[in-house]
Amino acid sequence: MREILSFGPAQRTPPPVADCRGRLLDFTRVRIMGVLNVTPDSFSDGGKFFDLSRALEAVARMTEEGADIIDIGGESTRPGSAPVDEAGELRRVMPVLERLGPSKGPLLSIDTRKPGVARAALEAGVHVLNDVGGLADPAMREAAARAGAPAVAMHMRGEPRTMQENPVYDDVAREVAAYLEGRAREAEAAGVRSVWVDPGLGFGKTWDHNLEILRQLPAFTAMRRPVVIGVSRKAFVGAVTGVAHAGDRLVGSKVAEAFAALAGADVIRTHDVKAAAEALKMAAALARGTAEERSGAG
Ligand code: HH2
Repeated sequence: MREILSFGPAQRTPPPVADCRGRLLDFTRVRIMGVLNVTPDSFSDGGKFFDLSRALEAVARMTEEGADIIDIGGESTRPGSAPVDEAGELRRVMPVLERLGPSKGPLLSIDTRKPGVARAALEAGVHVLNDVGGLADPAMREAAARAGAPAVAMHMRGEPRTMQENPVYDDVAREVAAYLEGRAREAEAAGVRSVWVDPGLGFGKTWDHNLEILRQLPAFTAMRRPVVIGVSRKAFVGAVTGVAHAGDRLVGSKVAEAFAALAGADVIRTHDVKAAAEALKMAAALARGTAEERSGAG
């Protein structure tokens, strides 16, 4: 499926295989990260998976639908959201992690900005650290390095409470890519062996900034690190398609996910795994010009 890159602007050698604490993840095809928000207030599914049995059901469903990674988060970072303290976040995510145990199915990632939560989740066997704080906190880099876990450095300007108040950039893709390069180098110097970069769509960016970043994705793939993209149900998708309710933004989200894959994204973070898997298969077939996947192409 990596032939996808021979189509569109991104042409590069595939990034290396990531060692996710003993489990290998190759990027010969675009990987799907399914979102599990164990929160009462996430922007599109707040409250839905707050209950343990419903959270576990959602993990089973996303596994069946083809998720390669399940991203578990206990703090909403939607624009304007209120922070939760460490104990509260741990109370949300740890029961799910404890029940999942060492996963033989999809890899698990923890979506947190707190070193205490990162450490506890990694201790419980999570494979990947997803930090919307961009690994700017040295304790986050240390937590990933110590556990031998890959870490996602996501760009966010400001804080969720205020980040959408008039964000300004001269050249958004260049500035965000330069920021992520700095964070990635710092993390690598601290011993994180695999840093994945994410421009953080919706985090301190206008709708046009988000679209510009997607059009300029080669600025990120050029960093030769796995690139993570989360467009799923975000406000800019609703702005373009005229769909106000976040849970109804499926079609716009899938078109944007397919576009990101064609432009060279390695991991698509999404709420709707089944539809994403179909969209990515279709994008790959269009890129290679044949319906059948070739051997070894994933
Ligand atoms: N987006 C959200 C949360 N975490 N992590 C990465 N790496 N990339 C993203 O784009 C990203 C992320 C926001 O989405 P969601 O988790 O559904 O909402 P909330 O923050 O309200 O829980």
